[in-house]
Amino acid sequence: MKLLDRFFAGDRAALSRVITLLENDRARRSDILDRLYPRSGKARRIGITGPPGSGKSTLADRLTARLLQHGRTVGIIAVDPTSPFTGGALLGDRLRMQGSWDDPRVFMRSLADRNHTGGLSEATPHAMTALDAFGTDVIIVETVGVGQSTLDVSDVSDTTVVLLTPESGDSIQAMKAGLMEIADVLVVNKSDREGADRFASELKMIVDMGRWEEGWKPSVLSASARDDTGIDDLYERLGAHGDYLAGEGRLQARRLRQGRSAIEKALAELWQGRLTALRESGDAMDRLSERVARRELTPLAAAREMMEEAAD
Ligand SMILES: Nc1nc2c(ncn2[C@@H]2O[C@H](COP(=O)(O)OP(=O)(O)OP(=O)(O)O)[C@@H](O)[C@H]2O)c(=O)[nH]1
Ligand SMILES: [Mg+2]
Repeated sequence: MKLLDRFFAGDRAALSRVITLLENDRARRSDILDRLYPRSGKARRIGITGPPGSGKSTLADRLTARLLQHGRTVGIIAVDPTSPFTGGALLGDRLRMQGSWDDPRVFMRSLADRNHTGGLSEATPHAMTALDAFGTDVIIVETVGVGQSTLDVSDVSDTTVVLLTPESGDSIQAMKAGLMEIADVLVVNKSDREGADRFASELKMIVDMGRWEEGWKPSVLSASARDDTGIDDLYERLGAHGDYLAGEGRLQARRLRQGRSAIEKALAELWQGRLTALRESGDAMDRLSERVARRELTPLAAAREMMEEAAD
């Protein structure tokens, strides 16, 4: 049977292979996505972000256990900032995902973030499309949230969970990193540690001062992923946020925003590819630079001409 037939028949090995192709094989990516995209869009997408080591994987594991108890299938994508020192955390993540990573209702995948930005890997939205088209009920994306790149996670998730810990610094730092703006739910993890209560109250004050979308104010929850406490609260809030999104076309609005940002990324990728090809072919560059040198053409006009050629 062909790969995609096996995929649509529910073969997990085929799902795994498809994600690998989407990640590594640019030539086949677009054809595969053509087939998958129309069958996606049904999964619930949850982003989990927060500083390195804040407990994202442990929390995702606990949350997955709850989702399984409620009869859901789960896909987990962990974006791994491939540290040159550790050689990637794939094994580490697998070891941590003790509870559920080998459960047939759970599909877990680490994707390398080749740019080391700590944000989404380029393949993340494609892998999500694959999991979604495969029929996965809930997709959890884990990314390290540091600085600008954090914002990406809210571009691909319907609900964004921001994880902080008492030792991850003060709440002002979280605000600076832009984490507060993207949070639908804030979790103070490692609440088994000192200072957690004070930190949670601080965050609550900040949330109370903020201006939020009508009908939803980010909840501040305390949890200990290690001790498996506070996870039921999180599960409940995620359900509430799902209900909130279901009302008054809000999910549709988020999906529109996701679509817009996805098109922008694809557009940038296309242009980049075309321009690189043009530059590498050399012909246009040689021809036009001569004319620019002779002052027959301005550099801007030459660039415009190259862009027109690139668009063909
Ligand atoms: N004390 C305490 N430790 C925790 C808790 N949750 C996670 N940890 C520990 O914190 C460490 C990091 O946990 P991970 O779940 O790997 O954190 P992460 O955010 O996924 O880490 P990266 O993906 O490397 O950024 C591990 O040693 C966990 O056992 C918690 O609630 N309390
Ligand atoms: Mg992790």
